[in-house]
Amino acid sequence: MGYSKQDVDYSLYLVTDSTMLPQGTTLYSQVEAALRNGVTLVQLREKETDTKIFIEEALEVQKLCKQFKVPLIINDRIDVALAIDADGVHVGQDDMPIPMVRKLVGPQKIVGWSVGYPHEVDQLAKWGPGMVDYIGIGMVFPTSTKKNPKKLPMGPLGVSRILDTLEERDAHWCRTVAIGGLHPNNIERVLYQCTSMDGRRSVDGISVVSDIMAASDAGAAAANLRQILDKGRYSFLDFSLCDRSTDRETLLNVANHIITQVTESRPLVHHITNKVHQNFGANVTLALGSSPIMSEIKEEASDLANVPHAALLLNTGSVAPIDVLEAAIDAYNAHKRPIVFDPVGYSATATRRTLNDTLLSCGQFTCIKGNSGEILSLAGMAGKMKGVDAHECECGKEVLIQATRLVAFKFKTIAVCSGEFDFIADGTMKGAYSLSVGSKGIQAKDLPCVIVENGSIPIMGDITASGCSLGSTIACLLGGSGEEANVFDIVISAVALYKVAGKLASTRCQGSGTFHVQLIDALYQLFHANNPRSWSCNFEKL
Ligand code: 3NM
Repeated sequence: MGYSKQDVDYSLYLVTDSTMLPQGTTLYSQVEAALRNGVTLVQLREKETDTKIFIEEALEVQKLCKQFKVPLIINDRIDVALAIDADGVHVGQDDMPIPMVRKLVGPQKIVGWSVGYPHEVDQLAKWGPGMVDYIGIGMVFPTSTKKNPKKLPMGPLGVSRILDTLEERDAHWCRTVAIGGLHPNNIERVLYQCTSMDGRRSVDGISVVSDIMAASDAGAAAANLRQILDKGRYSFLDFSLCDRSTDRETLLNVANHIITQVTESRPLVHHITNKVHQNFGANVTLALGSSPIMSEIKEEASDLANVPHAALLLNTGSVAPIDVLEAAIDAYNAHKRPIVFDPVGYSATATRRTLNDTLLSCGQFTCIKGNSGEILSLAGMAGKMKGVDAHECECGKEVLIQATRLVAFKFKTIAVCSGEFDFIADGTMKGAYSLSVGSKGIQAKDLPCVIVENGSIPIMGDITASGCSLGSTIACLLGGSGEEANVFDIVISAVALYKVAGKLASTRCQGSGTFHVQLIDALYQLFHANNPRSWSCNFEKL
């Protein structure tokens, strides 16, 4: 073989499929172009080819792979792999059992296995080292390449769960590649979001079929993927994820600067939100010097995201059609504009949970905001919620801090858990990702977290859409901020502004009706006065 099995580079793994070759190309021309442009491993996967032809093809592809010193893996056909002395084999769950495969190919060959569920990792761990060398984790996203798939797309969260199981079972020898529906528009996000909770593992590479095999210029396609893998940073916003402020004084100065920028830029805040919130949210947005638009038109999402200083608030309280929500997420991610996600009533019903999970797997959110019930459920720390209200949880501050950090870590976002105390955790890691080593040991418990407190404001719970409008406030400040701002600072400023306004309104109102009006007045006055140094709230940094 000429190289050690342990040193195999899994970073860019091409799986072939001759049924999708564009006109004027051949299996060999595509593989060669890919090898020239950074592919590090090749799997010959030709499901509809007769044995004789398969062997001829395998020998040709093997010549190319040898020329570029890249290992060749044969899909499913152990006999062909042995006949041509390939470097390894890849089998699926319904193919020959792994112990038999290993027995036939011997200890030196690479053995790969397709894995879609954590329990399959349990089996792999029981076999121990020396059986499976790497797993293909999939499918990540929908793909038309795999005919009659027996599993559903698992999204980045599903990949992370498999990485977690590998860590829990101490299967340190097993390498991983993600596969299924991977293309340049989602690979950075997959590399960024998929890490084990212990911070020690991310995928060792990505595996693609159509992105290279069906490309009219396979070399350019491979080079593009190579560049993404080597970049190491996912810039999901068009402003930098720079260092955050460290003390109250600086934070309040930053808040002043952010409000000035919002005043100057008058951001467009695109709301896709529930019916109860629409009118109030639009008025809150106007009070904060910003322009609301309540659009659920799929076709205009891209135009809106392209407006300078646009931001999206996605609130799933009453649910817009899924294709509208997905188009909006795609558009704001593509234009690198902020998205605030408010998963109202997450896990209150199976339908809501499925919808919210689908949305969470199809994009990168700048901020995820929820009440204690929603954040606990998203963190996997609570049972079913009752309705959409924050359930009076028995848990104390420590549990909510833990849940907020878990949500921030899982979704690599700024997580906000609202309530009497607002908890804000920063899991963005400045957009950094690396193959294999995860977040380099950083875990949820290590994430920066700030508590904002301003005394209890019970009347907040007596009006509709008060929590939803915190989402509007965060979106206004994120949308209006300039290049040098830090997202954590911006979200903390927005939470503090909203809390101070709530307190002020509660002292001025006569009941819940006038509280509604006073809250808008207070936001308007605090925003236009722009004097955060006078804000009464406390910040505690953890
Ligand atoms: N295996 P594309 S998905 C070959 O889930 C294969 O195990 C999968 O093709 C799995 O890159 C898949 O064109 C097809 O989406 C991936």
